[in-house]
Amino acid sequence: MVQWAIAATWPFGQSAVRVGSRLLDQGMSGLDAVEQAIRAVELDPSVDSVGVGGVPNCEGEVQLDAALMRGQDLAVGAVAGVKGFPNPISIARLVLEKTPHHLLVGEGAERYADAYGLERGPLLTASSLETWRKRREKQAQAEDPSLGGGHDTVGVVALDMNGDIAAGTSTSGLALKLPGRVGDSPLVGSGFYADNAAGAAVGTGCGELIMRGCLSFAIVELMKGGASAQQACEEALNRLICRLEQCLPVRNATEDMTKMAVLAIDQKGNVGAAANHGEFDFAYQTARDRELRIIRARIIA
Ligand code: SD4
Repeated sequence: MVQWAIAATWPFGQSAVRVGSRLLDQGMSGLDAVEQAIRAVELDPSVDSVGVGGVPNCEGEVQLDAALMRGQDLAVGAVAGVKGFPNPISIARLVLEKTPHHLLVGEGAERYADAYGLERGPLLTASSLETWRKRREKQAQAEDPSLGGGHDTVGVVALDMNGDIAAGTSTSGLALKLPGRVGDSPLVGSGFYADNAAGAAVGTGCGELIMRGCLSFAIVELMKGGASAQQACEEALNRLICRLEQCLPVRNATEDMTKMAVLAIDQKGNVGAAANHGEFDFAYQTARDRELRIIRARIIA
């Protein structure tokens, strides 16, 4: 029997790891654990970048992206631009299991969720509306013409007792994004990737940059070539930074629109993480060491 392990992006990933650990310990699959772990974060209104209470787009509507990947057969389920459903990760699960497709967007995804009776619910909270109003005002006064501030993704990677690996993501994307904007999180290979043959990876940060390097796929490919999860995260992120640096200042990022971070797990449950800024912490727990740890990622400077 394999010793399970699970990790999730950001300190708010603690609740995800807590839920996922319990399920993995009961022998549930990595895919179930990742879905349930992400649902916990989506339903928490205090997490202001995922699910209920997520950041609205420029029109004041919350549009969510989410995805799941199963490492046994590389099956993917993803949704983008979904409104009115607190748990887009469960729509992604339906896409993975019940459709011949991998990615449904907007109304199509919502209609599919309705057909399976998934629960609808409000996503805007008093606090997310207030933050949105302030951002809009600042933007209108051109004090801060940029979009993007205050975005994050819950990304979860897990190894179960059978040695199966899974990855998942969920986010409201960039604050004040254009309606219909899709980030890296629901794009296979960019925001997430999982392959039993090596491990899994997820990304968080500016999706427009992460997707240019197909970062999650790059990390898993490096692990396939023999790199550890840590080496793979550092190498893949560094390669992208070196390439982008020729045209963009992405080293030692201080702006939200240039920040990137990655998290990976290998077939033994070892994790790795790297970021181009000093703020990325992740949550991690294993069957071996039952303590839930918050770990600071290595900075690629
Ligand atoms: C996106 N990658 O939509 C997401 C946002 C995020 O930390 O993770 N920010 O681009």
